[in-house]
Amino acid sequence: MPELQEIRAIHDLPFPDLIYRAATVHREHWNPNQIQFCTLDSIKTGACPEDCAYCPQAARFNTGVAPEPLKERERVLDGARRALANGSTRYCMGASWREVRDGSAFEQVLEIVKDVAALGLEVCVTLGMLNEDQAKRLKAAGCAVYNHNIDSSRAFYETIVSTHTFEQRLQTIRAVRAAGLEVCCGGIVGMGEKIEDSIHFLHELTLMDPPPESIPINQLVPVPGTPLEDMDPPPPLEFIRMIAAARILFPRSRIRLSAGRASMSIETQALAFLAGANSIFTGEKLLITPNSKAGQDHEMLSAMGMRVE
Ligand code: SAM
Ligand code: DTB
Repeated sequence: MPELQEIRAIHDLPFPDLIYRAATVHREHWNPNQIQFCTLDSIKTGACPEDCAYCPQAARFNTGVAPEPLKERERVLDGARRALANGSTRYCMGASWREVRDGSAFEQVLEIVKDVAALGLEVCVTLGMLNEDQAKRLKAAGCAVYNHNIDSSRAFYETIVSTHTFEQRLQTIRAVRAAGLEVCCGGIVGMGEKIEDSIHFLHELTLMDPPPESIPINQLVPVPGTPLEDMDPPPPLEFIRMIAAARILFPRSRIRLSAGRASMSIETQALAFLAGANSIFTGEKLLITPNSKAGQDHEMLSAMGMRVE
């Protein structure tokens, strides 16, 4: 297990050394010219009781997001079919719940999971906190992956969210793991954290055994009405350092260049791929905010001579 200083030393490498090392590790385990496409779908939107300072879906912030109840199965399946046709292999469904509660809404989600999996898509869901029994039921329905991010260091996390603890995040991740689901767990860059926090965030991920199979690195999308609305974007090279360090520390994990691409140059995205990112969210929307225009991601990859996995 790398110590904090070792992670810091990797993160702080001269940029050419950092990228070279990350690219070398990347090539040992993955085809560096292929990118996994994932599509997000918000299957239950807004009115969330939590207070995550970055989140457009928290009921307490005036973000103009209209709450919507759980989507009908057919509408979700339409979106999933479109995603499949557009080259996505993973479909990630999010519900703005604090936690999963047993009952009819969860039963409906299980049905949706079953049907999306039957289309041949790898299913990931993010539904808030859950227990091992619920995670097992998701797995039995055909879900492959559960997304639950730690988002930052323990100390910084607790300045961003007060309605649940970092420890509760870890508990849910343990339940997911115990149920035999793959873990998708990452974080956000650009919330005002210090480099030290980013190092602690990466260190927390190294303490998970096995490490998450997939690690989304999001750049904050500042949403008007949220407490983080006025945050400046992080320096692009700092964002790339996080991708590269994650690639070096987690050679076999998928590193996902996640939220924030809408405001990123093609060149920054190219650097992220060079640094070992091998997955993106494609589609016009993330959950709420704009992502990429139709065809744009195929064009970007083709301009780089890369392909969809
Ligand atoms: N309710 C679920 C939970 O508690 O995990 C889903 C929450 S959220 C949609 C999943 C992740 O998306 C967050 O942990 C955060 O990393 C990312 N995210 C949410 N809003 C974001 C924003 N405005 N900018 C960047 N990333 C964001
Ligand atoms: C993750 O790490 N990023 C995705 C997914 N997991 C659920 C969500 C990004 C959301 C960005 C802001 C929005 O559109 O809501």
